[in-house]
Amino acid sequence: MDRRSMMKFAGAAGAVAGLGALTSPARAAGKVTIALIPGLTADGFYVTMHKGAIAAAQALGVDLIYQGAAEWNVALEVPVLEAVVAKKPAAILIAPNDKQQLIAPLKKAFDAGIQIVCVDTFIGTGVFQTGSGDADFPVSYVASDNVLGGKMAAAALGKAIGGKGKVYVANVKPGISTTDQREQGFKEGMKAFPGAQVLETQFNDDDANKAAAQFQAVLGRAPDLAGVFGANLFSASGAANGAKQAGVAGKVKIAGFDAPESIVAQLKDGTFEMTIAQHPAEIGYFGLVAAYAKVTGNPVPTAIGTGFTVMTKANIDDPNVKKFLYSSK
Ligand code: T6T
Repeated sequence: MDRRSMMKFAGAAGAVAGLGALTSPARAAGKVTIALIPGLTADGFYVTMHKGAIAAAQALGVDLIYQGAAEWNVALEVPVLEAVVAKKPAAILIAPNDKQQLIAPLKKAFDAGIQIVCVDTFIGTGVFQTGSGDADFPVSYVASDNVLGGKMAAAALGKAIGGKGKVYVANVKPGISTTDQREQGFKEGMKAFPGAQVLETQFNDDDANKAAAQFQAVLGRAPDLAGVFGANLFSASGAANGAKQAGVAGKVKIAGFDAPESIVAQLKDGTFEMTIAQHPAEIGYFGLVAAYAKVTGNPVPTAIGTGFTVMTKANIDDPNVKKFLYSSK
């Protein structure tokens, strides 16, 4: 057993024996360090997740490292992961940018003795600790139910367009677990509206400007466009900007995912029919708790589901709804 594993084993034994965190050898040797790597830094979703992780880290006395890339890009996320691994945290919470391409870099971190918790997005199938496959090594997956979210968006959008007309999905890029599942759920949900036609998905690389231009291009090809499902923050806000620029805001119905502060005005003026706010602070909080439980030798659920809040013009002023808006800083 190498020194790191021995220390972890000793820490775990202390916790199991009920010696208390302060007297365990892991604590005596210093605080537990846990890192959070977001999908990207410039996104209120992850800013808010970070706040949840900070709250849990303070409650548990954990040292939290937060490091990410400025864009949603595997080629940028892998070097961030390597830099974080070099700091030798006990565990890493990560939102992998791609289901397949992050498997090998994360396996390397795991083989170096670091526990992995997937937050928001997953690698492989997202089903962990099964003892089979090449991507079951993460401890836990902490996230929204993204298939369900897509179905909820379809139900709302289908109703808003009166059950008929052309719609499309504004999405990021294939290979991202969350947005793939939202599109899947949306398409399943739209089957309840046989009068509606789902056009080809538009992929924007998480670039709101591209999503706005794509909206206008789709509208050019299909002037009778009835609705759009924006599968994440930048896809939805970009499509909304495109609708505004084309003078069809409110006419073409938009159902979105995510809840930046700007959504309040856009729900009120009818640009958005609804948006599905995730609870990223819960993801950060419970992700950190899961990692801490693992490194201190306690059992951890292999999946932890967090909630949604549906935001509409009718409820957005309710403080119990508004509190789920994301913070941009
Ligand atoms: O929708 C979130 C997140 O859940 C998704 O995986 C990527 O996009 C966001 O960060 C919003 O921009």
